Amino acid sequence: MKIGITCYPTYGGSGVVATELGLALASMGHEVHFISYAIPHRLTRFVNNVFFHEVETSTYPLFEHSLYDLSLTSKMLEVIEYEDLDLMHVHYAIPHAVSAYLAKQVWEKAGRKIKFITTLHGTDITLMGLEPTFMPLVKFSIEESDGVTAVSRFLKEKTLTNFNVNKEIEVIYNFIDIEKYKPVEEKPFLKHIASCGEKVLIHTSNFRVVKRVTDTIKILEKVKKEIPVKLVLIGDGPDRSECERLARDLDLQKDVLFLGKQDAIEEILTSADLFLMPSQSESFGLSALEAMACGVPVISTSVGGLPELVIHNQTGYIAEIGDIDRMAKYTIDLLTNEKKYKSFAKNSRERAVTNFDKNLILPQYVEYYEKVLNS
Ligand code: GMT
Repeated sequence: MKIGITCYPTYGGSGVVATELGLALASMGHEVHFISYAIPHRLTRFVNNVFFHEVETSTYPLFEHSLYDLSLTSKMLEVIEYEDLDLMHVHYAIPHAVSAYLAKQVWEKAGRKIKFITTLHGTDITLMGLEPTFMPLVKFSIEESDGVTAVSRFLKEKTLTNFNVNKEIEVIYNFIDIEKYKPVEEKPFLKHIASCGEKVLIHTSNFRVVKRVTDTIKILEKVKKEIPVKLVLIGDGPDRSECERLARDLDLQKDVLFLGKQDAIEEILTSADLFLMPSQSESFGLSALEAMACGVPVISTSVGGLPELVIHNQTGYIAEIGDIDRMAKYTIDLLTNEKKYKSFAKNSRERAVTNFDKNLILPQYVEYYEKVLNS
């Protein structure tokens, strides 16, 4: 198949899933054409069967704002035509599904056919898509997609109820490369972050408000009263300054390591003892899955699709949003009970391998592509 993939190229779950999917499809012999405004951040080297088409936004004195959605539509049309695509797969509804819809219409006017699949990832449904200005457009683009997938049962249900759409939505979970993300004995990173043998808590995200990253620092404050511990924060975004301020205010600046954006996250994850995900909204929780695959148990909130990933009292613990006391208590409980910790770490890895291995999920996408193309 020749597949066009559009995604956000930035440091975020939807872009990661789209890129890893494209790379995996290419390794199976499919031809994959990424169409976005920048090269996806995990697409760092030449890969056979993978092509990147950059969307350039028009600059003309009359345009005060960039016409990205239209430039994207035009680039999609160009790639559909010259690369003879069989299918477009867009990740995150706004504006990608709308651009794909428009490209499809233009292409049909020319007497040609192209189908497009939209994968819903999270805030396109739970936050941004609900804004009154976007809602009718998101609903429309979902209804007009030839196929729609959601990354959890939760997200599927939310889409059906929030947008009152009558559409078949296929649930295809996030996936993980279990060979790349795996527990290791050697932990060279550990001496740099916990030189006195402290336990290591970790969190990775785009530091948006929905991630509630400040909660991880509040948890650290409570846990530190009981056991020696460090907190590693990976990523960057709007809440980073607030987090740095809180760490200083609580006199924890030496105990919180802000590493910013990192590429080889798996190397750092394997040095951690626990992953914290105190999100206020999370459709699946790819970064928690990355930790679990490395044998790192997760303490998360109960929101969204997280209970479809984290099994309470087996692979970690689940608490209510903002319940810092409980999350701190769970952290102390797990880090002071070696037998329980070992079994949670083993369960976490097993759950990632058994349910979310790339080799299990990838055929679900391929089958879905075939179903949509043959419908
Ligand atoms: O929805 C977002 O905030 C953006 C999106 C992204 O691009 O980072 O993240 C979502 O997609 C991931 C991959 O499918 C999911 O694992 C994340 O749970 C989801 N984030 C949220 O729902 C907040």
